[in-house]
Amino acid sequence: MAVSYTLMGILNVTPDSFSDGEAFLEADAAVEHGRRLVADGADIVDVGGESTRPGAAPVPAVEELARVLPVIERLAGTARLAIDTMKAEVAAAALDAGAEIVNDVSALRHSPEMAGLVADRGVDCCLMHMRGTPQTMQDDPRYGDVVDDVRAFLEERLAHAVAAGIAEERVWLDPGIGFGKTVEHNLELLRRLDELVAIGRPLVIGTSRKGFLGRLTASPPGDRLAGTIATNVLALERGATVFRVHDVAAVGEALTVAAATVGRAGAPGARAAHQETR
Ligand code: PMM
Repeated sequence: MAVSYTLMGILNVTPDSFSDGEAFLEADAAVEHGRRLVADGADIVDVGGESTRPGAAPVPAVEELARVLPVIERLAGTARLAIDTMKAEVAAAALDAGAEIVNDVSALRHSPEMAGLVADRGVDCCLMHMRGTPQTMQDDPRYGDVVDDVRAFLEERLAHAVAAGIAEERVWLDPGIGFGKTVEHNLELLRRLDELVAIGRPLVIGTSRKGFLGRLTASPPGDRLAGTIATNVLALERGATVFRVHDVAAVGEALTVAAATVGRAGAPGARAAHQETR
């Protein structure tokens, strides 16, 4: 049987995201792109209104809400929607508007109310590792052992979430590729992903079009699909189950083949990869 996986399509409604900024700032264009992600096979559409690119300026909640809410309202019902935010106020309104998953790149550290909100609403949440903040994360990142440090962080955040009343089975974990990491840190995390899978929660992986791929292949953000596919296939083979990507159709096709080849049971709740009989 093919391994199961979940495809999370990226919908950034921001003027400054590193790879697709500006293009989807208009609500109409964002909704159309979201529908395209679903048609291409996204199980989840991850809607974000604040860029987390290195050095990006924080966005006030009112502005973030103005960007994401009209898009979430109109996409509700087409796929499971995640809200990519660090702000409890934004997450609460997004959940009211139809989102079902909270993707918090601060792992419940930015907003004191976020853990209680996720617990009260009983929704799934993704907790990601980031060193510092988007403003500071790329200032000379150093670790003892990057995989050990990220694992300890994710275990501590999982314990924090459970202590705050979030059901353990609601928590997904993410090593935060590119968030306060050098090229070598990112590669080491991918190489030893099984050590993070061993924590026992679904692992989310986000390499799509990121800078370390550009550094390795000397390619601009719009031209990193091959590296994106390579890293997602390797991550699947090492046990990741949720893949956050821009190019849903192409990565989905690659993962379908990889999943059939790897051929073992996947995480509960993830969908089965497409199966062909010939
Ligand atoms: N990367 C970005 C934004 N949000 N969320 C999770 N869980 N994991 C990631 O790796 C992640 C994220 C930055 O990339 P983008 O600007 O393409 O959205």
